[in-house]
Amino acid sequence: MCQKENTVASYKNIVVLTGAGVSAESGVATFRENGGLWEQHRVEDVATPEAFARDPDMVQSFYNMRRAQLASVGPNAAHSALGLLEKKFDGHVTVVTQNVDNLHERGGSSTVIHMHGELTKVRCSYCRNVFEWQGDCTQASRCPGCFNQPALRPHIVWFGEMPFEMDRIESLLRACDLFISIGTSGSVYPAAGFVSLVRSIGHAHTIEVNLEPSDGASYFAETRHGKAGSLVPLLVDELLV
Ligand code: BV8
Repeated sequence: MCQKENTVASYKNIVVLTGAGVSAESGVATFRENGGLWEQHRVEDVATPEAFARDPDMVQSFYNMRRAQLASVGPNAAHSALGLLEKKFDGHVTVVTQNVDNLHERGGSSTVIHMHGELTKVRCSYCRNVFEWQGDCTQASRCPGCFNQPALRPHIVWFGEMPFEMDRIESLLRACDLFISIGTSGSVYPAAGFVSLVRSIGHAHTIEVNLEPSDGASYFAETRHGKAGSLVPLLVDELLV
């Protein structure tokens, strides 16, 4: 690992940004590759508030299908390696994920920020409360809190909506001494801009782990191209040496 001014032993605050590529080897479809989710569904039809207002049944079924798939997939070696890093590393490790699956938690990570929401949660448009939700959510589903219906939407950040916990994420990015990006095309903001913020602060090493160069590859001090399931365990081994 090219540490520049940092040595492995000196890292104390690691932020790991992940995208759909970290779940690809678990069998979860990515968004922008051949056969990806956006090939089967136009973003404008399923991942915007306007789409939900226009055709709530279509949007609900898009997320119901993905929620149901969670039962048939499991964490891969990349998720497990990140869980091990959090447990064994002498410092802080935070996973900031764009993913809405629960594979990081099932892989052993406990400090996970889901900036784009979670498939296993729904939110009531009336009482604003968020509820764990396993099965299908439809317009006939009644809010467990205020009993309104129709009231529930996926607890997902759609395009044009503010991602969750941005203040906390920015603080973590400003304080980190190692920023690792795994399995993201770097095409969606504000996540795609995180590496630029880290570089502007100037004291962190930055590593991209991705199948191929992302849109933001040139911002990283170090890039490792290949499958996350192979590369992330190796990187974690280096960090735990
Ligand atoms: C916001 C919903 C502000 C959840 C998603 C111009 C400039 C800057 C911003 C914008 C702009 N125009 C529009 C915007 C805003 C917009 C945006 O960025 N648009 C893009 C298209 C330009 N962003 C937003 O709207 C965000 N909100 O900006 O709010 C605001 C301010 C004030 C008030 C209100 C609002 C909200 C963005 C969140 C949108 N929701 N999804 C869901 O359905 O899942 S985004 C969607 O894309 C997913 O969340 C996903 O996580 C995200 C990013 O995709 P990736 O995870 O990177 O997946 P992708 O398929 O693209 O890439 C996978 C990568 O993995 C590939 O590179 C591949 O090579 C690699 N890979 C594959 N296999 C492997 C692998 N790598 C390793 N190993 C493997 N095995």
